[in-house]
Amino acid sequence: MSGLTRRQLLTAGAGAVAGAWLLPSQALAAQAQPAAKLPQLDPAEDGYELWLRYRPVGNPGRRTEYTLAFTHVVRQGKSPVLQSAAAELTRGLSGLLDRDIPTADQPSERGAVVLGTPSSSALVRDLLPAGELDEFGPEGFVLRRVRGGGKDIVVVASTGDRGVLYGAFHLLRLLQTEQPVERLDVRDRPTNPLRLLSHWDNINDTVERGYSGGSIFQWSVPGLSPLVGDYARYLASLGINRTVVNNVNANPQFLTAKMLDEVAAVADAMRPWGVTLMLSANFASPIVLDRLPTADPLEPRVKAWWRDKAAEVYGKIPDFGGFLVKANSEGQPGPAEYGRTHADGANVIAEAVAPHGGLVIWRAFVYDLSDGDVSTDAYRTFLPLDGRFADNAVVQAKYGPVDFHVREPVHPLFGAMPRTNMTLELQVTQEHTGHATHLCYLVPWWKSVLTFDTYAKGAGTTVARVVGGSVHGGLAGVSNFGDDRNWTGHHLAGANAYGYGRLAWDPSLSAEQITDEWIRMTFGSHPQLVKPLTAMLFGSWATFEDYTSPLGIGNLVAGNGDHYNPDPASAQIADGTSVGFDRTVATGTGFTGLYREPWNQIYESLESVPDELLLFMHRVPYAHRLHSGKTVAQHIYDTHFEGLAAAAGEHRAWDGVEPWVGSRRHAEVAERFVAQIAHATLWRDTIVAYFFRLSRLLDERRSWVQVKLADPGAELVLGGWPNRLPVEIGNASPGPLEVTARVSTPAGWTAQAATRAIESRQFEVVDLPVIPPMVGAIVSVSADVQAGGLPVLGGTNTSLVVAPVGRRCVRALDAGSKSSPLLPGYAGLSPETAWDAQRGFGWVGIPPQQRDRGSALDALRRDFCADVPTRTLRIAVPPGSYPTYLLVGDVVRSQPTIVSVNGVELARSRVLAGNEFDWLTFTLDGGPSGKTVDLRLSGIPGEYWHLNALAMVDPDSVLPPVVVAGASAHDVLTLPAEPASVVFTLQNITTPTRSSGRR
Ligand code: GCW
Repeated sequence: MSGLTRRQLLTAGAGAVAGAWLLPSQALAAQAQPAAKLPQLDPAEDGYELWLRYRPVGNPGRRTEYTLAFTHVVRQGKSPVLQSAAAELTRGLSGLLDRDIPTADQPSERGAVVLGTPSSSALVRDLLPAGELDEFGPEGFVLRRVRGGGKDIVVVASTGDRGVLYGAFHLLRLLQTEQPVERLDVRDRPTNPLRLLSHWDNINDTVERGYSGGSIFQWSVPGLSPLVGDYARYLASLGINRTVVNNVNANPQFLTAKMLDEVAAVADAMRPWGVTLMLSANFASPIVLDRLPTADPLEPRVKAWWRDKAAEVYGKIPDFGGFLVKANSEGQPGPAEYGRTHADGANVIAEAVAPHGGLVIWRAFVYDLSDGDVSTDAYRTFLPLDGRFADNAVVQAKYGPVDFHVREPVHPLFGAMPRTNMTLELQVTQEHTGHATHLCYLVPWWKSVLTFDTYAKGAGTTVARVVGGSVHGGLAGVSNFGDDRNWTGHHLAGANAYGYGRLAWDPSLSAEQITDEWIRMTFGSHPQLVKPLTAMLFGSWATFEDYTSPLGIGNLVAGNGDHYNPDPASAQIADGTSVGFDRTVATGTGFTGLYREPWNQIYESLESVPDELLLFMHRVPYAHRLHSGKTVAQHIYDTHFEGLAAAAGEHRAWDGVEPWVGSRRHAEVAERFVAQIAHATLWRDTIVAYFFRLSRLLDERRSWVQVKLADPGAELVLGGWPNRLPVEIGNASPGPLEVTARVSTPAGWTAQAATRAIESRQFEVVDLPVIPPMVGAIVSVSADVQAGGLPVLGGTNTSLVVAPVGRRCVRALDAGSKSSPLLPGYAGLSPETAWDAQRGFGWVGIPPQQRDRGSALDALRRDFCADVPTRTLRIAVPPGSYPTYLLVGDVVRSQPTIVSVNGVELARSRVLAGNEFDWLTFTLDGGPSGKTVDLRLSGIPGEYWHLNALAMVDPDSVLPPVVVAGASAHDVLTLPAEPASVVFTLQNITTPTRSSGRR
């Protein structure tokens, strides 16, 4: 790991310290540079070229040096991979030197770059000592400046074509980072045989945990995606030699003959770049695809099925790499269903691909022993199987024992299975680290995982050595590539893809070197850019950890599974007096005992457990003192305030490098920073407020007032009707406070303030009166709180669903199951509701399906009618025209819903993320005498449409008089008289008072 922490970086001042990240030669080069001159920037540069931009070398001395050293490219050998290598060198050199670099068969003058293998090239045989290349293997290479036939030549050679390709990229990297080439002599080979990037891409082109658009493979579109060739080139530039092209939650359809043809076309496009293709396989494929009665791995029919399937795949893709399998994990089928072990499961597939030279990679991500601590499950399931996996099977474990959280101890399985091939799985896509919105540079963290000493074979048995030492071991990364123009969504997330690839090649590369390379290749070498950007990247993981999850506590995220928004309560990891997870041997789950000496002792004891893992291993009182000298409570407060401040500092640093970055890329990253800071603020406020509310311990350094508007999942208010919005206010200051609160609402709303006196460390719930307009809308409101000038945490941006009050609608329908609760004032619309003229609404023809997602959401959102085929809802529309609102959405991501009448599309929703909802709006017209209208509800092909609610507003209805008592800030709305009939969370009132509308 890097020697400096983020805090040291910040206190020392970014500029001074960042210089320390430079390699000695680079530091010299930087010093020798003339005074800052702005580079020529292309304002429209969009990031598509990632780190292979090949812009002219900026340093004039280096440019001259290179121009003399590289004048033409000599390829000796015809294979497609050698052709790629030569083409890349020509392209790269031409760009870097800003001149045409020709290709030739033989060196014609000085400055030839000769590339080939000893078997393809007589020159290579002549120029390099016999046998030298053997040492570096077919993926390793020698890159050397020699004299041959009296000429100055650079040789790029390997015993294998891939090695030559990797050598060519290495040479270009040296030039892109402005290294001297006078005495060029590089000998290199990959540490890991397996250097794999895994895609969680689905057959419909969505990407599970993808934050940069859809699948680059475009599986749903026939023919080869134009992105594949370019993508394979980027992989090759990093030395990545394998990619799994579909999600581990595998759709069996990928193994049908038709899909295999599509997959084969992708393999063809990747082959010239030395990338071997693999597929995720669903363990139940024999059942799903060919109706076998079982997938039991010991059944002869099942064995035969996998053997035949392998033969079919290899018939289409002769160099197919093999299968990746997620089994008996998160609902995926697996051998356990037949009482068989994971080794049995892996081996049946291993045996099928073995004759073709294939591998099976079997994931160890299982957590179903249900003993209350998932972190021990993989270990306990897999350890007994050591030595029982086939030679061509590989067990793949995530870096940590739980998931890809921002901080976990290293998985205890590493080093524990000496007779098993193992790969380390890292998550390049930022599922748990801020998606593609937050800057979170993961290389320093990955370095700390790779250098973790397992002590498996004595001191020095690092994770890197464990995986690099097994015959088929190595690194697997979950890709962050998508079809966004810049590939990774956030431009700076490209650094994670780059860093992952470089570490897969050589885990001993320093984070400093990797970072320095990426910045220079992606943005340029100017020190005024390199230094601050280096500091930003290096600080960002700690920054993210600071404002999210303290002390190894794990993810404090919402239970809906997006792994993005804070919801500490759902983690159930704290109470009023203590916090953390007791995983000790003495009093907890025994997890610490899974490690070898000395880690088991270190983790077991409160005296020695590292602060950053304290709450992963132990349950402690808030007053527990860390090695840092702070209490746990104070640490939580400090890190959250400082983490947000650090993120803001990174944003400012980005603003400062604007002159050295093209305007489009600069603006796009700046936009992400704005979103990051807003979200980091939400995180800080939520976590700080949560722990203060639980512990009631005051921060020794700060005071604040904290506000919580409504409850998540109960954020529904009635449009065109008075509501009381409950706001909880807490006083986190040492004395009493007078607090005035008001909902600050969008235009068209009526809201009133309320004032309360609140004692120190006390909380009060204040009902704030609001009247939203008579519409269906999703709006963001905040609480405007004044409390003697103290900072207010948590008052910002709560999203509310406004539903038109049923009493003022001509029709108000709550769609879903027959038995789930209805929003008061709304009539039920379930699949059973057939058209009935008297009722005035219902389904015609085949009704749709329904789903109820349970009580965590309000009555409107929890359930809905939905289907894939188009269905028809008939509505009686009285004379006149009516603004109509239709609510769509689900707890999981939902595809567009389309509403049409008589073949004319009225409205269409966008793709909605999980828990995201939207109101579609359109007008229904009953003409002069009223009529029925058939609403046709449809989705995009093969996808569900949704209907959660429909409200046809009566434009003539009016709000009954609302009485305002008093005339001060203490005023409250007196709601229209009503029987206190229905109460739901927000205490909306429904009343039988008739509107003065037409009805
Ligand atoms: O962390 C979880 C993710 C799932 C993922 C799973 C896995 C592909 O939330 O989306 O499924 O890990 O790694 O299998």
